[in-house]
Amino acid sequence: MSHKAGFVSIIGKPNAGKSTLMNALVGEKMSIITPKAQTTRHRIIGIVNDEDHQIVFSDTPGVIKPNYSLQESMMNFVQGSLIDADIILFVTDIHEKYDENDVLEKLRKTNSPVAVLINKIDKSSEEEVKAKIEFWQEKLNPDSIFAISAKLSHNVEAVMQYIKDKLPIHEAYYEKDELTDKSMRFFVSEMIREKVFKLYDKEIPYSTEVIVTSYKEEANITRIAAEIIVERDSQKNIIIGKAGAMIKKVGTYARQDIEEFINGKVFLELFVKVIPDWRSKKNYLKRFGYDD
Ligand SMILES: Nc1nc2c(ncn2[C@@H]2O[C@H](COP(=O)(O)OP(=O)(O)OP(=O)(O)O)[C@@H](O)[C@H]2O)c(=O)[nH]1
Ligand SMILES: [Mg+2]
Repeated sequence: MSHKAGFVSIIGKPNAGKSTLMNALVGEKMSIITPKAQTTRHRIIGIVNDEDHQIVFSDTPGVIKPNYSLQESMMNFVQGSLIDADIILFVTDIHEKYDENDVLEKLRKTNSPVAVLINKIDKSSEEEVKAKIEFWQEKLNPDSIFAISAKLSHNVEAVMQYIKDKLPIHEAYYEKDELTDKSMRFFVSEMIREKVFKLYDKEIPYSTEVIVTSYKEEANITRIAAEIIVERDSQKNIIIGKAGAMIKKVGTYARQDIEEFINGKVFLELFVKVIPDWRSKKNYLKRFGYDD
C-alpha cells in the first residue's frame, strides 16, 4: 500500500471543542482546554503517525471578528491552516447559535473536503442531533457530517477513519517520531496560561500572556521560570492576590500539569510583569510568537 499523508485543519467558533477534539484525535494533551472562549491563540500542530499514514492536525483559534492586533494574528493562524489543509474539520457545538459569520464564508471558498462535526452531543437529544444534521446538510452541503462528543471520545474513531480514507497519497512531511513542531517552552507557557484562564475572570485571561524565561534540565529536577504578563498594575495585583495566594495556586496547579507532561519533578518560579497594551503592540506580539 502507498503511504498517505496530509494536513487536517480543525476550525470553528470559539469554545466549539476544537482543542478537545484535537487531543482526542492525537491521544495526547497537545492543546489547552478551558470553559472560556478564545483559549487557543496559536496554530498548534499535532501529528499522528502509523506505518502507512501521517496526519498533521492543526488546532486553531476560534473564528471571530478581530478587535485588536493579537486577534488579527490569531485569525491569520486560522487562514494559514486553511490554505494548507487537505481536509477541513469544521467543529460546531450542537447548541451554538448560528449566524452568517465568516467561518462559513471561509468554508464555502475552500476546495478541500469539509467534514462538519456536530460536537457535544452528550448534552443533547437524538431529535436535536437529527435536526442539526439536516440543518448543516442544507446549509453547507459538506463532504460528510459526524455527530460526536469530543469530550467522551464518542465517534472520534469514525472521524479518524474518514480522514485516513480521504488523505492523499504522499510521503511523510515530518519525521515519523515527531508529535508537534512546538517547543517544550511553548507547552509549559500554555499550561500556565490554562490555569490563568481557569482561575481568573473578566478581562484578566484576555490581558495575560505567559513567557518561559528559563528552562534548565538537571539530573533530578527541571527548573523553570516564567513571566505572567498583564496590561495594567491593577491586573498585576489581581494575579498575585492577597498575600500571594492566587499566584501560588496558579503555580501549584501548573507545576502538577508540567510534571505529568514531562514525567519528572519540576521547580516552577513565576513572576508578574506589566506591559501596557501589549495585545495591540506589534513588536511585543512578534516577540511572543504571534508573527505570521
Ligand atoms: N459536554 C461536552 N463538553 C465539551 C465537549 N467538547 C468540549 N467540551 C467543553 O467545551 C469547552 C471548550 O472546549 P475547547 O476544546 O477548549 O474549545 P475550543 O473550540 O478549542 O475553544 P477556543 O480555543 O476558545 O476556540 C470546554 O469546557 C470543554 O470541556 C463535548 O463533547 N461535550
Ligand atoms: Mg482551543
